[in-house]
Amino acid sequence: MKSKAKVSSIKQPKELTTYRRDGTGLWLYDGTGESYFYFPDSYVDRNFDLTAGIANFHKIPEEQNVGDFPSLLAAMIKHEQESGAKCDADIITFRGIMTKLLTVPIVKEPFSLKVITYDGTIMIKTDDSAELSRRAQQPSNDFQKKCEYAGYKFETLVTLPKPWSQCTRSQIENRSKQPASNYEQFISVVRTGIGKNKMILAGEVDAIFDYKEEGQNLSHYIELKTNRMIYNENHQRNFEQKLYKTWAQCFLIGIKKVAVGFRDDNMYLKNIEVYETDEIPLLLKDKINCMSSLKFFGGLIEWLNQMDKTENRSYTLTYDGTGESVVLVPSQESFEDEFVSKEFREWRESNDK
Ligand code: 0WD
Ligand code: CA
Repeated sequence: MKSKAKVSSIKQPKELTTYRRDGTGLWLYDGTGESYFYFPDSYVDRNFDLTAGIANFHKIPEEQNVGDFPSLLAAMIKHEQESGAKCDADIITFRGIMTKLLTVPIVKEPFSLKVITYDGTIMIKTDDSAELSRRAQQPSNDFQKKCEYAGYKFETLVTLPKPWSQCTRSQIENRSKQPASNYEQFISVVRTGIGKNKMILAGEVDAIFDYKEEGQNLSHYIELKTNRMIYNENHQRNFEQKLYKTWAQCFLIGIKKVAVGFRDDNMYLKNIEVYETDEIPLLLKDKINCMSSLKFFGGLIEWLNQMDKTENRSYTLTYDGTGESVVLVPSQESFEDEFVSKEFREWRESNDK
């Protein structure tokens, strides 16, 4: 089925709750775990090596690093218990899934997603086994390993576990030597919507750029990215694609800033540029039309939300990498157990009584 482009207005996203993964891979719901961006401009002159500590990269096994629905639903149970109200939404998913849908008109990468309707809500996740085999097939030479590490190392280098004033000098100075880890994740659960369609999206947040407030922190978050320095038009085009995807990723959950660490081919940090999410469509103007992607996305979500939610069913949602047709097909096999934990089922059943 093809979605018809329609103008759609996006609601102002609102943070419902946060949760996190700790350094051992455990999911915790204690309202902490955010990092703070701290990197004075003058530090770029220190020529930091983004491969420092690579031999001791604390890397989570790929099979443990997939979108974990039960932990998202556990965060929702906690939020519903604390607020005393059910979070209704038409769609619950990870922000990364919505980034894929929003960027279809430009990115043109195939995907295969699993979808269920459950208790009146549409839930969407990646097909983990397909995703893991895709990752396993990707070439991984030394250079690519360094690029991957440099991304996490950049996060370690520019963030602190507490506001700057509460950190010791050595905590700040030793960041350049510490090995990076991709175990820790801080996830914000956000309520948003496009047109009349209500969504709850869970997205990883890299850091707070200024200070934390009680309750709403969306306007304080910053997304961190690394990119090679730009020397030619090809580099420029690749960077524009990355900026476009980053715009989609941040826009969806209301993250207002993006810091890009530019590195040379030897993985030394050369410069940091901070962008406002809202200015990115203007920067890309004449090259990539962010607003037409948004119209496409509005139409797609409107169409998806027309599916019958009164019965619990399973589907696949696929895109073949060409055109703009996203296809929804009923599945014989039920995916419900991949999404819905026993805990969430019992919580919903106890509420429906
Ligand atoms: O398809 C997805 N959205 C996936 C989500 C694929 C694999 C994992 N996850 C997990 C994330 O680890 C997190 O626990 O789901 C949760 C929420 O993720 P999200 O915010 O929806 O994910 P996304 O917006 O796609 O990416 C955010 C970050 C990435 O940072 P960058 O700066 O590259 O955007 O999540 C990590 C990564 O740090 N991440 C991945 N790490 C390794 N392999 C992957 C991946 N395929 N996808 C996301
Ligand atoms: Ca990031």
